[in-house]
Amino acid sequence: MAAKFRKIATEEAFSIPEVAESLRDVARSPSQSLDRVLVKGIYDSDTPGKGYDALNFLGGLLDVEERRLAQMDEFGVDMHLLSLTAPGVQMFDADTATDLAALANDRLADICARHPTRFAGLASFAPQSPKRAAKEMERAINELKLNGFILNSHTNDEYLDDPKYWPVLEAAEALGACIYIHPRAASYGFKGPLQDYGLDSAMWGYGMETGTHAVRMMVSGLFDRFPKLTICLGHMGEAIPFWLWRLNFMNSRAQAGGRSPKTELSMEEYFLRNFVITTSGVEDHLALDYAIRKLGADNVLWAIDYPYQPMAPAVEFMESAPVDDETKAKLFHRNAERVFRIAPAEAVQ
Ligand code: VNL
Ligand code: MN
Repeated sequence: MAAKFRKIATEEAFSIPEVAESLRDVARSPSQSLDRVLVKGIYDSDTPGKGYDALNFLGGLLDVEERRLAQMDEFGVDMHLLSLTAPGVQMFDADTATDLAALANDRLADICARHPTRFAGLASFAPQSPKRAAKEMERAINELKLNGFILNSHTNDEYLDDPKYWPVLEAAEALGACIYIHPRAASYGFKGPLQDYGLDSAMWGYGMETGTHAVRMMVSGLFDRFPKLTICLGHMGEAIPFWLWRLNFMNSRAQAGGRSPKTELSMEEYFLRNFVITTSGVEDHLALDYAIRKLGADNVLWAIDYPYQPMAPAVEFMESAPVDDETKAKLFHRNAERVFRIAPAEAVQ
């Protein structure tokens, strides 16, 4: 049976050996970061064959053109929008991070050029050095023809509402390219109760961290300065769609009381204007229905979260979603084509 919908998965992780090696050094450093649990487990396992190591995420991250492509064929996935996996380059010093982001972007552009209908890519940048980051962002879009940007939440415990990052936001807005804010483990001050029971992870901490990042951006008023900036959130919007009513109500109270800055729009209006979300790692039709009704079918994109989520159930989740064909086409590919400027299938085949 011919596939009915082109399928573009939008939060698909990869790595390169040089970044994996530097993350192994982070794992061996005395870093107190909550990210060390994952970084150690994947890049420098103490318990081979157990935990993260048993899942062979590293193998899945480093392989793009062989096993992954074969699996994409098997399950009818047309395209992965690739991004350098969390924490990206954000745990390195500024010079190392800047160099490794450029190297990862070059490799990513090579992969996309070899398989223009199978891979597109989100470029990395090093927020540790915002001016150099802005230059790399321009190169990534204008020269490497990549499709947008990936950022793994905080950098040294700081968030994008900090004015030091304006050059990065200015570049993204001017280039008309979306920034995908992907999770990493919670920042230092946020980590207390997340240290037990595995809560540091994608189970809970990633969503708290990344949702908080996006809310900081909204309440800070930064979208009045960058009204055309588009931010993408994974994991069905990191719970924000469900919180919008309360966020709106309590933010207007905080504004009236002088605890939040005055803004031109309400929090809900910013979320509808400046954000899109993906379904990565939330394969729940009820949550999907809520997201579509709350945000509109133009603002929800399909994602797998490979290799952290298996491919087949993510395909099945969207194939079997109780939505009409028009909506399904938007979720599976049209929204991704628009937001990440991916050529429609007819244009490249
Ligand atoms: C996990 C899931 C990790 C999704 C990820 O990035 C991710 C995890 C490091 O289950 O550990 O994108
Ligand atoms: Mn992910």
